[in-house]
Amino acid sequence: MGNMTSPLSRRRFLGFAALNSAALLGLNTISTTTASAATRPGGPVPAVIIGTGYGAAVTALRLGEAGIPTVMLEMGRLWDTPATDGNVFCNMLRPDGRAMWLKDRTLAPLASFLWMDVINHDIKRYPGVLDRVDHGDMSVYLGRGVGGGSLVNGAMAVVPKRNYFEEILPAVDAAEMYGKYFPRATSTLGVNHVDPDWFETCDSYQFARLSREHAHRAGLKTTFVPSVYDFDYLRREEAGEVPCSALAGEVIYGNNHGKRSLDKTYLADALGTGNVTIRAMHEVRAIRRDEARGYVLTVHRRDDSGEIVERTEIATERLFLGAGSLGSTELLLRARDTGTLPGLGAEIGQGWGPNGNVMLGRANHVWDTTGRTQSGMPALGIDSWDDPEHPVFAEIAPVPAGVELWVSLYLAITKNPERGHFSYDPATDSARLHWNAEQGQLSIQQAKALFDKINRTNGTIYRTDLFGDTRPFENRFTYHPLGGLLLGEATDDYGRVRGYPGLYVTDGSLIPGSTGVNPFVTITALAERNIERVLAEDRLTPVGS
Ligand code: FAE
Repeated sequence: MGNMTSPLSRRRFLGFAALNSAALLGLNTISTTTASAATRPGGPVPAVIIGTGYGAAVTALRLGEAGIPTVMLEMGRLWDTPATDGNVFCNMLRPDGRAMWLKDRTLAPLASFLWMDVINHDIKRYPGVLDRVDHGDMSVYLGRGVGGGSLVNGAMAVVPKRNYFEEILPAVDAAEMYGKYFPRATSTLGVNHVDPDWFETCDSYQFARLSREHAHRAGLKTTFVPSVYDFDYLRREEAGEVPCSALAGEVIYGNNHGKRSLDKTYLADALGTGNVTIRAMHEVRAIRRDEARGYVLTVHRRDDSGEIVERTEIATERLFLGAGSLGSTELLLRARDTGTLPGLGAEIGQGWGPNGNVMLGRANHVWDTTGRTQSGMPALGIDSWDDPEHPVFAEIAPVPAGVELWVSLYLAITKNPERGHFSYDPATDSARLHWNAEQGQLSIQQAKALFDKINRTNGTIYRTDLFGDTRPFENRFTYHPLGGLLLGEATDDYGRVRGYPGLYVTDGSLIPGSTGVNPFVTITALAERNIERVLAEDRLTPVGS
């Protein structure tokens, strides 16, 4: 916990206490007592935030610090109660209902091994932590739960290249971002760096050292990737001193230890202000505007079987959308096209992209082993982003199966200017993403140019058995959905939705389809910048005024 006398750590401690007592009582409402009194259901609430991912969590902390009573509505569960096996989350090798959001079978991106369907398993339907939303040629992976994507992601905390940031968000002052908001985001998120000496000798990253050797032989550059997984905890896992998490096949279905997910950082701090309440298992379905009450939300509460058990309304003066690229975009599209917020413009639903994601595997020679022990948390990337023809930043990904498989796996981020868009489908009352396989072709060409070079130099080949058929490159899914409500288009330059005072966007839907690196640090820093301006300029009502 660090130094308990500083205001931030005291606040974080109070927040942890609130999270834990909620779990103990089996409640879906998480807050300190003062906050729950200030935000009783029924009366209008000064501020509501939809979602509890990165943009939402930043906004909650800063509103809470400013003394503004705030309710967060999150459709997923609070993840801190151990199940009968003693663990909060399940691992990737023996998944159960906790793995996925209301599915009968797991849907891991690596679909097969030697073309065999050995990776996915039938599971009990349950509001689990990872969701996959399918839209034809594109499936989007998302975190569900208090902490959003931070619960399931690979913890890679990368600040984008400054010249590319300036290219994608030209209206944002880059000097201010790099001087103030990126440092603020990385320090509050608890970003840390692997000890380079330990990296060279440990078992956990033998797989990464092998890929590095192959990349260097091909004349390519590699770089360490900062993380919100505690590298000191990982070192102790490998030394056998603490329970394993990154070394126990835990990543995409949650980590039981070691990871500084948002419930350990921003959200704990937000709750500790005493002004923030989180309601888990509460999904916002509709938003309308009422002259007297402000924004009125229709909210569905679900039980553990996924059934809706309550339909309520909550009214607020200020509404912050932090439901992620798919979630926030869908809410505003539905509001526009069903006529509840009819003044929303044609910009809603535009500018979506998968951050150029392409996954691929290479087959290693028998003498080139990756090791049985592999950290689930990547720590190294191949950085070819400055290549003028084939810009790629490829994370060296683990295959944490616990046995030697002679596979090197990568998630490549490519620079693809193609964008998709969403439309509202009244038949299903949901947003449809329009993105086709052809739009992803450029990403494959870019990744192929880089990995062809590596294969040529090392005498290796692609694996064609990993993605359900014989394709060597998988770009039908993304971990990095971005866009839909672009900054400066659907909103002003600080996330205020055009035409609707008091309505704001805080999350990845502001970013136009690409960041060139893993996106959560960019989302966090942008949310820090925007909420600082909103608090300075818009008149929000603190407690007691
Ligand atoms: P997000 O974190 O998605 O949070 C949205 C929240 O809103 C979720 O908790 C939803 O359940 C909730 N929600 C949605 N709709 C509603 C509704 N109608 N009512 C109530 N609640 C709702 O949003 N990024 C990196 O930078 N590094 C990585 O290593 C990395 N690895 C990843 C690995 C995986 C498997 C996945 C899925 C993602 C990964 N990402 C990574 C992406 C990263 O997690 C993602 O960009 C952020 O989580 C997006 O943050 P947002 O604030 O936009």
